[in-house]
Amino acid sequence: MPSPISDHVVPWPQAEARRFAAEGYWAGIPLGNLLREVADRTPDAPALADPVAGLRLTHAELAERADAAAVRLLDLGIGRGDRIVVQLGNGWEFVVLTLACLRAGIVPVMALPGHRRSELTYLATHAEAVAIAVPDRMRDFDHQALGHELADDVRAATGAGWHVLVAGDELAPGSADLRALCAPPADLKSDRARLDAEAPAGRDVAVFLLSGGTTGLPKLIARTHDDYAYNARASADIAAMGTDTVYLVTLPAGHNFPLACPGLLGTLLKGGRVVTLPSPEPARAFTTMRAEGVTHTAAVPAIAVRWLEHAATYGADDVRTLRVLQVGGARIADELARKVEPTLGATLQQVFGMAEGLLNYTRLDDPDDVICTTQGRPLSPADEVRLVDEYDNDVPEGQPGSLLTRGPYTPRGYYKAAEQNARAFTANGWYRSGDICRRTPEGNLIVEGRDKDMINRGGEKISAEEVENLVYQLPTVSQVAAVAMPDAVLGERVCVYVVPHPGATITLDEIRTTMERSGVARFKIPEHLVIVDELISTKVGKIDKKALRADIAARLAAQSDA
Ligand code: OOB
Repeated sequence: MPSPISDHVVPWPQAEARRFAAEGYWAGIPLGNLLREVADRTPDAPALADPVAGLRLTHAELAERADAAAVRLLDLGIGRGDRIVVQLGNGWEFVVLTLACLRAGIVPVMALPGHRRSELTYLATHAEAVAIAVPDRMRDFDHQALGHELADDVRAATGAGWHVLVAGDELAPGSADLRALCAPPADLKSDRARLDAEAPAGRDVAVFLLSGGTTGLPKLIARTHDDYAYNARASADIAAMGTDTVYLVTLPAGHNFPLACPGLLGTLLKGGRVVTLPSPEPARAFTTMRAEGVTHTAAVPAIAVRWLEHAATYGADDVRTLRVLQVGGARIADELARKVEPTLGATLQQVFGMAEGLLNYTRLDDPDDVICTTQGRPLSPADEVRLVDEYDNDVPEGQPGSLLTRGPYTPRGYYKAAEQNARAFTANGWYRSGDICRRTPEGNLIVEGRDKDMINRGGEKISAEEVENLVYQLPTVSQVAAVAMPDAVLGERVCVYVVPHPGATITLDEIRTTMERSGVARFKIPEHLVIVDELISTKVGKIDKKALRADIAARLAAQSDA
């Protein structure tokens, strides 16, 4: 039997929880019910368009499908508090299944499309999931087969039943048909009554998000209905969303940014319409924005660049309905930020956020300089942000410091991770984001760097430690350090410094093959190798990552000069 979620969640202190409720941040209404209420208010308004599947749903149809799917999950024996690993592409099935989970109090564990056996096994085990939802195939990878391998592993280890829910045309024996599960209801009224009666509480966990990760494998972040609903609703206000909003999801929908900042949940809560696309490829994204009249969308800087280039070549006529382009996940260069409005005719909104909670936004009516050169300011009046030195003392105003935060949508600890929590949170519950920021006199934050051991590859976060552990599998490796190397397109890529054992040789290909065999997401696999006799270390004998980052930057600059 999976252990109850509440055994491993770090709650907010009671006094804080009372204050967040009293001050109206926490509504005490589960997300699924909030979305149902929207459907009751505007049943016939369009809610979802999946142009690939050719499916369009109104708010009432979406809510009814979500309820029907929730009841079918309950009938499968998956119920309140159970966990499902969700690894679906951007499409209607993701939206219906997520809403179904929110209604039934089933908790989706939001895996990313790139995750492979290593990550999925860990997520399923750590969350004690009872099912996985996958597409049959996505980008030439057989997710269904992997889903069944996982199921076999879990059954062998625990003897428990395990469900593989598959969205696709080619279902293998033993797969449950996710599309049938998400089909329109047979009995509207009884579905609804059953779910209303068993709805989760506002303080219950709504979703598990994954941490960007500085430790071996991603940590799970338990976001409650109360905190996540506030996250989505307040973000929707700051992005000026309303019933006329058309939001395009092209980033992986299980990521916090397109899910709830304000993302698809914020859009639906405001009565707007969500359009799903499996990828941000510019030509496709542009034709879709035109066809659907998209008003809002979100991108990482690497994608924003491609969209700007596309518009510079083919014109911006396709995106004339676009009002807000949100860019976040990694820092957008000021020069690029300045091109957004003139090239696309949409207001840039910088978003500096984290799955752990805190969100910073530039406001739509900020002066151009603020929009183009800062990463914005906290979403909520109840967000607390400190910038501190290495002893956790506040730095003087205007100086760069390490960002600590607490607030109504920033949980106080990772799920089932006491040891990491002792490092990632202070004794008073401040989350150590690991970002080095400076605050401008107007209160906006500028992200200047980081003091966490992470590589940000075009918005995909990679833990250096995880890469290093995988490289250590090679018997020829004596020492390894993974660091970010600068990259014009993605911002950063993974570079490894390796000290081989005496007499041994190592190639990048060997490292890549070993990692691929381990079944890890491809975006984590190093793209550059530097062989050295020893790794630069700090005075206290730790590997000096800062010096290595500077070293690889200098090597690349020398190469491009040559
Ligand atoms: C978003 O969330 P995560 O959890 O994938 O990554 C969080 C980390 C931050 O701590 C920071 O290091 C980096 O990503 N980051 C940025 C940034 N936005 C995120 N660094 C510089 N400039 C930015 N604008 O990435 C995320 C979550 C919600 C909304 C948007 C992004």
